[in-house]
Amino acid sequence: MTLDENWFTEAVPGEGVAFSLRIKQRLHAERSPYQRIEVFETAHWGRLMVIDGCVMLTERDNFLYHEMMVHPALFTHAEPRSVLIIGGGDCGTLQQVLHHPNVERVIQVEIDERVTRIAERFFPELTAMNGDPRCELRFEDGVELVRRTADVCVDVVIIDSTDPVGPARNLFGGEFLRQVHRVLQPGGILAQQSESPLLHRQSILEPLHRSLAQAGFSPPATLSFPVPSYPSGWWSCTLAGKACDVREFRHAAAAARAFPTRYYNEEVHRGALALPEFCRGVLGA
Ligand code: AG3
Repeated sequence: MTLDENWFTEAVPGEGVAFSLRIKQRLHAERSPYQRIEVFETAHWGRLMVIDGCVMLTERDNFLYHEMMVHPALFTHAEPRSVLIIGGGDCGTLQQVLHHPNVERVIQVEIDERVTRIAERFFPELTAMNGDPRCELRFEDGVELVRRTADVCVDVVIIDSTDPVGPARNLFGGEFLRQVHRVLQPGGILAQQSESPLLHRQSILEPLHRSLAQAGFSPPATLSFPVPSYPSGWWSCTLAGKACDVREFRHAAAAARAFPTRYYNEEVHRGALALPEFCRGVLGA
């Protein structure tokens, strides 16, 4: 990360590419026990949260990511009643989950409480539903929590992590995915943020698909969608089911959803399942 005059830049040196946002001012900076967290006021993208130099979200485009991390998974599950979110400290994912009326219980396990406290202060629109009695926030290591959890108890697990370096690295590992598979009910769904199809196909997506298969999941599907503020502007969520086909979903329920969305709809879901030509083979059919 470099702050050049009044621009914030996230560079991906190994790919020779960078993305910049014009900044009005820095509102906050701190080093938590886990990472460095910053908040900026941008000129045109609303507020920006940055962790360890990487864009986590902007007010302007986070709906793309949060809606696609949640609604495809919850409309793929036949009847999602219990949801576990790992990471997701800004609560943008949690908020989308709480829109689903059939969800009875959501537990969010974020390792870094400071991310949530900063979101409450600077991104109150993301944390507005945190008082919902269906949700419980825990601040601890999600890997440990899943390891300790008794067998088969949750319908949907959503992994809303940072890049697979630092504290998030274990969340992409085979051992953890086996534990996630163990705690899912039959018919359960895992949704994992899985980086850029263009930049990370070989380094992250292909190994993730192999690890999911080894962990016992049915064939996974990577759904892609735009996120302009993330590296390459193109991002993905990988769905994997415990004994269920994640290419099928509840079309009528998705079309008739009773809550507002700005990106997700039944046709977007269908379209996001389409696999680009260069991803065929290793990432699916
Ligand atoms: N989680 C995904 C962030 C990955 C972005 N990577 C990057 N900028 N290099 C974001 C958390 C939103 N709830």
